[in-house]
Amino acid sequence: MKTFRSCWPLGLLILAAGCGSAEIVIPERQATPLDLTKVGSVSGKVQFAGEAPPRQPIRLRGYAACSRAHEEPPLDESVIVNDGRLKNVFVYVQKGLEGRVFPIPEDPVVMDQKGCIYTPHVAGVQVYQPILFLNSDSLLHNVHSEPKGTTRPFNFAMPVAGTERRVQFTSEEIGARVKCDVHGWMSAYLGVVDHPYFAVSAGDGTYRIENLPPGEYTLEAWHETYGTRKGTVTLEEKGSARLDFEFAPPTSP
Ligand SMILES: [Cu+2]
Repeated sequence: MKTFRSCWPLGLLILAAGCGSAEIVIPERQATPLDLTKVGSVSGKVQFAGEAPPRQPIRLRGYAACSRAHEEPPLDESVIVNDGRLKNVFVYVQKGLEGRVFPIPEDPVVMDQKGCIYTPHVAGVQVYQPILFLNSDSLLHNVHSEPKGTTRPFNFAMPVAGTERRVQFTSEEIGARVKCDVHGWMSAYLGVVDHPYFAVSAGDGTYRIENLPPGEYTLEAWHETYGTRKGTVTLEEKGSARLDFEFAPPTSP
């Protein structure tokens, strides 16, 4: 069992109620052997059919320290479409891995708060894998999760630049929202699964999942605004399977 302690810089200890209490525990597991000579990949693109809604500038008025970090007002990130491809879709293997156990990475997934924006906006992480929140801004943020599953919610303040804090999810959850209560526009989403076979679509809508053992799989694609899509794929030994997804704006009644 590996543990990490999350602590704030000296001098902030008095403010940091609970410092040291947020202990990260990574259970040790007997992982199912993976034959690396047989694994393959699934890749594809996430298409967006129809007219993409225009991205609106985020109103930072009244938050000078936030707006100073941007030459132009940052754009809302809830729907990002480039040339008919949708960014920030969490794609993961939903079915087909039953009975397999996977090691839990000790390296954290990093989520920065910079210019009062979460970077990245959508991230994938394994159950129990550490998630490292950073504050690169010289102002107060708090990090407030809204898990729908059995993971205990977290809500902590990060008052100055350079603070960091590790958290973890103890159960799977697709699209767990994290927000800042100080800056209402700040939100990020986490896809939490109990295996390493996930990806987030890039700016060109592509995704790629590697080192997957051969088998028949159901993949799900999740987007914060447009919900989910599913697809099935058969992966041969050392194969390269393709699976595309398509989202569209809801049709009006
Ligand atoms: Cu904030």
